[in-house]
Amino acid sequence: MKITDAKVVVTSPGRNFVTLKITTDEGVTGLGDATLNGRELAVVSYLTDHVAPLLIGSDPHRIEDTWQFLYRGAYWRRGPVTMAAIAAVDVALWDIKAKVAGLPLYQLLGGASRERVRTYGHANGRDLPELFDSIRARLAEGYKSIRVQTGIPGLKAVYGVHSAPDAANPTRLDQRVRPHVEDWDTDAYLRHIPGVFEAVRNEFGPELPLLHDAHHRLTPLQAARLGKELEPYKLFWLEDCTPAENQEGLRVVRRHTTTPLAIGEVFNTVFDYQTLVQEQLIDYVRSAVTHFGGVTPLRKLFDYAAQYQIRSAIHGPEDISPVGMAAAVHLDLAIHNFGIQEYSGHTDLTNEVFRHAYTFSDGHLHPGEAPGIGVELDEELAAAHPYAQGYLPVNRLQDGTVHDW
Ligand code: GCO
Ligand code: MG
Repeated sequence: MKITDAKVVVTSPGRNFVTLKITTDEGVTGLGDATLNGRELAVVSYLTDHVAPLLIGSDPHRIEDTWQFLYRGAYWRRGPVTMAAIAAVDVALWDIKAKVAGLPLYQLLGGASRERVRTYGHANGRDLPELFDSIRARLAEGYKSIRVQTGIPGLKAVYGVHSAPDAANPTRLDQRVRPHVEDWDTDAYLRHIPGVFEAVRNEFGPELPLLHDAHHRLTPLQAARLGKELEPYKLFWLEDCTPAENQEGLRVVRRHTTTPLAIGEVFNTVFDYQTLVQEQLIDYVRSAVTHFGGVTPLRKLFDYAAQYQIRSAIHGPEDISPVGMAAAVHLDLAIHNFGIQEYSGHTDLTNEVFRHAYTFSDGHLHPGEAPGIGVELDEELAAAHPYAQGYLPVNRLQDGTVHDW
């Protein structure tokens, strides 16, 4: 079997998605997600200009060898653009292999280790009444674990909290030209958050698993303080408490709090995790299949993390396409040290462009039994929604200084 074509499809059914489609001489095709939110076209070029020509004529069954060839063969290693491109190839090849076998991908990864995959959903509100309504809405949708994000008094726009006029517009029009600017004040945040979790616990009781994303904004000492102050509310995890490029900084956080820590959505190789895993400074590894080079290396990371009782928590925001989400759910079902899967769902239009076999019910995902990863791309519909320039927001302190978003 030989690869005869590798083409990149960019579509924007509400937000941008980049998909690699690999075709073989036997007519079997495979899909891989290469979406890098806000920097999509860099990956498109990496794939079309530099990777696709190398794939033509090669054997799609040689997944490990192709991965090593693309990773080591480029000489320039790592980074989100490279690893998203390699991820798309890796997942497309797994899709092909599983289709040829006539099996859903999870069967090739060792078969199901559980019946279904538990997820968490996002709740947010500018104030407590709005937040409570949002938590109730997620519970009504079936979610059993909830990520809680809230507005901060005195700040206009904060990560994870939709400001009212934009709720129906995932890529704000003004973000298409220049990034939207949010504002930030760490002291105001640290003063406000513990009271929010106290109120949520009082309203929803002790059993509901609650998560919170600090989105890389704190210093190790600030994160240590927050973790400590949140201990009475028994969080499932505190996510991305520091930027964590300085892995050693997590020692400070860990020394001071028993709040579980989750890190890694912006990481793209095992080397970004080495100290965090070996010193057991975190509890969950958060990389996406799409940004970590695919199923092949993410499986290796999970097996490595398992030796330290660290669990998986694959990144699953709306900017991971249904192709990336499908690959994640197959992996979730198969590995032993599964923790939880983030799941935001997609718009109806996105689900039409990417028809998928995975299903969500009662707060859980299942990858379905279709051969491969179980996603079909409607190329005509995709073409009807072309790429639209868009940026992630940036963050500034109140004196104008750029801060981590
Ligand atoms: C999460 C993430 C996302 C990212 C987004 C950036 O926990 O899901 O923090 O919300 O901000 O994926 O593109
Ligand atoms: Mg996050």
